[in-house]
Amino acid sequence: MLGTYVEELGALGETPDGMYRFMYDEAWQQARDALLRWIDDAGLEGRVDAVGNVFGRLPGSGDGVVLTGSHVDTVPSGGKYDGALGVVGGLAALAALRAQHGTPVRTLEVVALCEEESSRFPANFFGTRGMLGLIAPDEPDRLRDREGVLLADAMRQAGLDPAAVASAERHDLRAFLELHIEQGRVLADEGVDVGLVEVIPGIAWETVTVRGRQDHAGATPMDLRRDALQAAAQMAREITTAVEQEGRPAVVTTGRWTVEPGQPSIVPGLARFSVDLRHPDLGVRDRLLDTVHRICATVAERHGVEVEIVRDKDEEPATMDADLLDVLRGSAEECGASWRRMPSGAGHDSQLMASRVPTAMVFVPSVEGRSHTPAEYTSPADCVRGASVLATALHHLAW
Ligand code: HGY
Ligand code: MN
Ligand code: MN
Ligand code: MN
Repeated sequence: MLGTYVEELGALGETPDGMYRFMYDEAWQQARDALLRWIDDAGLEGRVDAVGNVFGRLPGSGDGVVLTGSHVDTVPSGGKYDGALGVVGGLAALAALRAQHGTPVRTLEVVALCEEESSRFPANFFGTRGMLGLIAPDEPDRLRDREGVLLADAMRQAGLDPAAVASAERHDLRAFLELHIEQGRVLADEGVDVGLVEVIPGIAWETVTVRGRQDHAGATPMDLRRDALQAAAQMAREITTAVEQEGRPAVVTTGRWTVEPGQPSIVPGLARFSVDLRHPDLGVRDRLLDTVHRICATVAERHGVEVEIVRDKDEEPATMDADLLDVLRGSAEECGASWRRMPSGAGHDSQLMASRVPTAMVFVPSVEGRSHTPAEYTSPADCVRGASVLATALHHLAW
């Protein structure tokens, strides 16, 4: 069943260039509808909340909810396992627990979080923020995607009421477990079955906009130019060198570029690039951000261009709950899975959920550590093993 779910979910938004399933788009709506069918087939109670999180509920006799799940959206040109495995693995776990043990004491729920990747709207962790009451009332009427579509309009188009966002907030969550692919190569290289995540890095996104002078590519001598792209490229190079010199686990990526007007015969007047900077220590992350800002100012001065930096995302690092990690360790051993404690390189909803609810993550190997690419792959055996460890832990927590 798990493999079928992975493949069928992976067909929704699949293109020759990988997965494109973004919050509230057509593929996302098809995924929502498929998940509600599968939730019903599993004998669970299906529900969609005000921001589009899809829940499958196995009601318990006592109070409090143990939640598992992950995000249903993907990055552009993404893989079939990032987020999706935590959703369908949680669904398979609850279906198996219901079949084997009937009614739990604590209610169990699996959630397909509506958004985590910020692929369409800059709405980072929108599903988790909905559950924690962290969505500002004006966000649906303020955020737009790169086509200019207003978040509120996209919500309405998906059958949601942007004015009802506050009703997604929950106060009954007692624990959150997220099954996820590692997206790195530690488990694969060491031949370890599962990873018990101890810390998730702090992530900062910034947009650096460089304004030079648009000129003729033929008639403007090199020494008279104020080429925005050359200055931006120098900034990106020096930023990357600085983070390389900081050493692991610091990472920086300048993955999204805009150059205007983008005509071969024109010296670019504007260049814009993204900075994704991560470190598990908030102080180090912020010290490196200061370095980024200093480099941009120095290079701008040298090239006679203007630079503007905007913060787009600011996620703090999070330490996972020690007691839940111990439950996951015991569950791995019960399942005969080898395990190791490890940090996450990727960001996850769990890093925000951990600010309010005891939270822990369990990783399964990514073949060759590849992720955020159509090459992303985790073997069926590893998927099933991860779901079994998750189910065993949920059994301990809910019965
Ligand atoms: O970027 C990340 O680490 C996550 O996939 N959003
Ligand atoms: Mn991702
Ligand atoms: Mn993910
Ligand atoms: Mn996540």
